Amino acid sequence: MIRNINLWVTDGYISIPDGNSIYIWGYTDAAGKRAQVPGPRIVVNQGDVVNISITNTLPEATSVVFPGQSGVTADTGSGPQPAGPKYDGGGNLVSLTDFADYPGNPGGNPPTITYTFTAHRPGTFIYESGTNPHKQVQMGLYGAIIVRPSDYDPAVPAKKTAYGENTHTEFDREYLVVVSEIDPVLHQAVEQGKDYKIRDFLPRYWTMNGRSAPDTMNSDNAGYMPNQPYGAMIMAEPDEKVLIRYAGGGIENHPLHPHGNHTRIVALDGSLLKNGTEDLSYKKFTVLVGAGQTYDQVFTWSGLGYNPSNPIPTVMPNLRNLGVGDAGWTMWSGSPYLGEKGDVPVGVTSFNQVGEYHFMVHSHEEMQITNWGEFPGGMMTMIAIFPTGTLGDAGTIEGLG
Ligand SMILES: [Cu+2]
Repeated sequence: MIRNINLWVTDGYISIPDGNSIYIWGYTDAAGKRAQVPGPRIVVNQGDVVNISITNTLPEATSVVFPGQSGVTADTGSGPQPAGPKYDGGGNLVSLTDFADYPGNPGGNPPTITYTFTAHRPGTFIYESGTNPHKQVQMGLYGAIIVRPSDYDPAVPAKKTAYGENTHTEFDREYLVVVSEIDPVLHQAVEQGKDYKIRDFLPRYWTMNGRSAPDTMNSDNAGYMPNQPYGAMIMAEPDEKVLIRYAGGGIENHPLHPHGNHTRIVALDGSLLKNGTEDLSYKKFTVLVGAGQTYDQVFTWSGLGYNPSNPIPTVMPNLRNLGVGDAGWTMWSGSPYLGEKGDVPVGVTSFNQVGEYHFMVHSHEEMQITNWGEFPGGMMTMIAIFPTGTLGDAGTIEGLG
């Protein structure tokens, strides 16, 4: 199948829970819309020919690289050519790949370019700027591509997989979490056309799907964050196979872990972990998501089990471990049983909607779970385990393509 995807490269603003508003560069899927972070999700099938056209409205040249895709061509109007690094007349590298110029540059490339590749293998991949990437990727020019295996069929459990039938990558629900970081001084310098030295790079915000906690836990397409459309809350029911696709969208590495659970890492950088027929997937607690890297992992929660008549005596956690706090932050239903609600401490005015469990997922570099020094925030979200039958059966990611 041929997939034609059009992206515009433009600017916009995102919001941070401390009240700050950050100028960004990013991708969007329609002319005249503000940029979003991360870029629109692209979901295609193995074997598809993928045409991605970008139209540049920024004041400088930009491009897209597709790590993990082979045989990428670029077409600036005179036919497709193999995409490759570009140099100026003095032999200096100006872009890691063919680029779209800024509009109106006399003698420059056109502001539109089309990249084409065949999605040869399934997996999770990054797309991001290949021009001044230390600046442009940091400004928000990154997104993720999901390639479904050629035998993918969400209606057949054995074929609802990340990497194909018999690869032990079946899933019931999937989530995509693209992590990054923001130095507001860089973003302000770009907005005001001022100089910025990348050696001064000092992030103050850390994001999952372009959002900092607690906004990470809000729903997709929350109306007050129009340019941060993707939530990062991971929700599942007991015994479900949950596929989490991590992607490193920024320029730094981030160690992530879920509390209370290990995950099974099934693929790195869109490559299934196997040797011949030997399954090389492994369980891990903390994974270091490198810049530009992707990790696919599967986890299943089968903890205490939900059974209203469960006779096993459960010790109530110490009050200090109940996670009660300000309204809206309470992660304790008052009962240790999944799906049950009990008494909550005096003064607590909110508790779990259906008696669900929450486990934190966060960067283990503790500074990264703040919003400019204020805890909690940043690169942090929750895994929420809902009682069986309460979540509905959506659970696959959709996108352009
Ligand atoms: Cu932790």
